Amino acid sequence: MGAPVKLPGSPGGVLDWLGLSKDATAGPAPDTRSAPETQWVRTTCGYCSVGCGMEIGVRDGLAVTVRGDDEHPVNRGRLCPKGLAEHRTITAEGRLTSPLVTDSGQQVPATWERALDTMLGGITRLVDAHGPDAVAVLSTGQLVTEEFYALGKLARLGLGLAHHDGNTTLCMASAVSGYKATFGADGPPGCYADLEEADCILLVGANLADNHPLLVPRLLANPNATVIVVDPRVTKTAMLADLHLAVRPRTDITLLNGMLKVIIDEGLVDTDYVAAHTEGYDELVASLDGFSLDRVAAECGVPSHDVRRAALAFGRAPRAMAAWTMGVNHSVQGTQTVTLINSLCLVTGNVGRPGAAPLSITGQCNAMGTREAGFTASMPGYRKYDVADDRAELAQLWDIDEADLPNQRGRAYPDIIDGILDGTIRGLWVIGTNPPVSFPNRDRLEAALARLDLLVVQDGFHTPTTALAHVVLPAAIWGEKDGTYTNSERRVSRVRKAVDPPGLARSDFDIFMAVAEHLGCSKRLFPNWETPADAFAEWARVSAGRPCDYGGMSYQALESSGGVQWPCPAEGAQPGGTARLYADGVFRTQTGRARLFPVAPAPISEGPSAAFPLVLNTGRTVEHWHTRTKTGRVSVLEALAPEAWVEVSPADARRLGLTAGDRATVSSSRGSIDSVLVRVTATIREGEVFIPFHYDEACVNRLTLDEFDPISREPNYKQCAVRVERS
Ligand SMILES: Nc1nc2c(c(=O)[nH]1)N[C@H]1C(S)=C(S)[C@@H](COP(=O)(O)OP(=O)(O)OC[C@H]3O[C@@H](n4cnc5c(=O)[nH]c(N)nc54)[C@H](O)[C@@H]3O)O[C@H]1N2
Ligand SMILES: Nc1nc2c(c(=O)[nH]1)N[C@H]1C(S)=C(S)[C@@H](COP(=O)(O)OP(=O)(O)OC[C@H]3O[C@@H](n4cnc5c(=O)[nH]c(N)nc54)[C@H](O)[C@@H]3O)O[C@H]1N2
Ligand code: SF4
Ligand SMILES: [Mo]
Repeated sequence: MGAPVKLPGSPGGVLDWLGLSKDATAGPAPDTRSAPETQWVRTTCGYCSVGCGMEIGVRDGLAVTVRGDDEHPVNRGRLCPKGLAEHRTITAEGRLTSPLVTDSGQQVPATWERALDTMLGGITRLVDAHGPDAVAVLSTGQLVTEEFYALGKLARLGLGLAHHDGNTTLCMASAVSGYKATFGADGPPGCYADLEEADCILLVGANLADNHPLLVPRLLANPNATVIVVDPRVTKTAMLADLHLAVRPRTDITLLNGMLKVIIDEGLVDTDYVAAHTEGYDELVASLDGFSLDRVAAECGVPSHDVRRAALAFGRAPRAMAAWTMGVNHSVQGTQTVTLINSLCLVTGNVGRPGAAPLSITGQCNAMGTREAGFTASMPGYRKYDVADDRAELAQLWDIDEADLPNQRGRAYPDIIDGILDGTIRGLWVIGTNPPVSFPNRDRLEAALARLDLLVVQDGFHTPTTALAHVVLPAAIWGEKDGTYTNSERRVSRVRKAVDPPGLARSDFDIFMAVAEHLGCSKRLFPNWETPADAFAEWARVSAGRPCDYGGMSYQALESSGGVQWPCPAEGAQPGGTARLYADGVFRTQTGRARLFPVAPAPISEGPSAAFPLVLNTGRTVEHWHTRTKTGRVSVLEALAPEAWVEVSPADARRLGLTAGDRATVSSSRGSIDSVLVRVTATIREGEVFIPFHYDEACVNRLTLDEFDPISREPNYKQCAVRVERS
């Protein structure tokens, strides 16, 4: 791309335009950095998976400000608007300060003793009467890894529950399944430095400028790269690209097949790499027969010369990377699309070299941690439930009988919801997620939650989910607890406590330890554990020799370096860990070769109809975090984006008689939302509309389709059919 653009009204250029600054006190506010009594606590941002290094300024026991960590290898001092206001979440209104139990239909404050009695009494009764299927745990990507590691053991071995999954299935599950299919194991192969070193960067369904803002400076640091953005909307990220392919919804597979065909026809395949390191090439080539440029252009709705240009740029680049996020994963074909992105990189020999890799950009601050250490889709350390060696090794490390390990994963999130609806699951422990706002088809989800005999919710704030709970457990949040997060480039960083949690709130770690104590399984599962550091020490041992090897990491090493990338074995590790996976071209499949898969596109199951003629796309904006339990309470962010809106193309607006600023009702066959602010904008194509999913008050998940990828079980959040009318 060309020299960094200066956008109108932003004297500092793109970074100012994107609101990326260095500290929370910039501008007219007094510079508290010089106030002698301010203590600075080095930590990692608790919002997105970029994993920015920052410091919390503490005075008189209060978190009063934050600033970017100039030394940090990820963000080099800058923070985005959410990071810059993060200290404000700690003292925001709406924090939970006491356990609550339901007494004659009313939630009332209770002691921890009483809350744990009610919770564990309830769980034990359900499991005794109906077996380990009767209660499920739904967790998150926003705890520290030490907590995930503890929770997995507690849920599967302590409580003995069959089903434990989390909101990461709504998010990264398709990337995980796609990596496993192609490479034989999970783990993002590339790293952020690749953004600076690549000659061509393909971004598929990833709006970095809003959602991973501090990756944009990394991209802008590489003005010679050709940046290609594939997104149906003209996002801020698309505005930064050399080439924007505004594909029709969910036509990515067709586009990628078309690009692969051009690459093959033009002789741009790295035949040596393909011969030495892959399998399935002939089947892949055969599957591309029908994908002529004309067909691809017609189906994707983009000019054929742009498809060709993208393919040539990627195919000819000495170093090319392909990164993606939810425009890919949020689809019933998510896993398959991920394998095709991997194939594009493999066929062109772009794996394991600087600037040359596939890279899933993760969502939550520690979605990676639960993939590594959680006990959900796999056992800790990516050990498989059905592999004898994995079982034997884990049992030995934990000093337990191998027969005590479960022999299969539990239900995935949407299948837990189905289990509640059919009466199999009667109790649910929800930790750090807010399903009524975030799960597709809210009516059906709420019907499920209403059926539960026992709903326990553990959160830092009052939320739409805590409002439904029989037992509420108040949790400490970011800034109030210790541990580690892993970011999108496998970088493990320290998260540190700056202040005490309010009232009776406790860290999730302490809550899990208290539950274990109450159950009487502490000695068996958590021998001599007192703090997260004890969990980390055990986890470093348990992960040794695994793909996510922490063997050579210590809290001290993480603190001094701004993070270490796994694998980092105890012996022979590079300082800072391993920047890229698969540099040797040896993969974790049976044959050691990566697998290429043919993929056929499937039509959207709920295409536009007479009653619902528009395709609804959903996603995010930079100011807000998910269901707004945090950012909705930070006035500087809330003021920037106080309510939901619907983006409508000028042509549709004309046809519907809508003008900017009108209020609209948006309906699907599942539900409707009222009084949504209309934005008429040419950034969206005729026939499509976009609504952010952050707003409980105008919850777009009342409209979305509860249809899931058959392999990863991830929801198809990005396309369903709706109607828009003036309210
Ligand atoms: N500000 C902010 N940042 C966040 C978050 C947040 O809530 N707020 N959440 C974090 C989390 S958990 C996640 S998972 C990430 C998500 O990060 P992103 O994936 O960047 O976020 P989305 O806005 O959900 O979707 C990205 C883009 O996919 C596009 N898209 C829709 N349909 C298609 C399609 O068919 N094909 C293609 N190619 N693109 C399509 C949308 O138009 C949208 O611009 O963000 C993380 N960062
Ligand atoms: N339509 C549509 N729906 C979507 C998406 C979309 O693009 N479109 N995106 C999906 C994706 S990718 C994701 S990741 C999900 C996210 O969906 P959710 O997980 O429901 O969203 P959050 O608001 O992040 O919920 C996290 C909860 O944890 C609480 N919390 C924060 N810190 C802590 C802590 O330390 N301990 C505890 N116990 N609680 C804490 C917060 O207060 C909050 O209530 O939404 C999904 N839903
Ligand atoms: S880019 Fe992500 S990690 Fe960095 S400050 Fe913003 S929200 Fe935090
Ligand atoms: Mo996510």
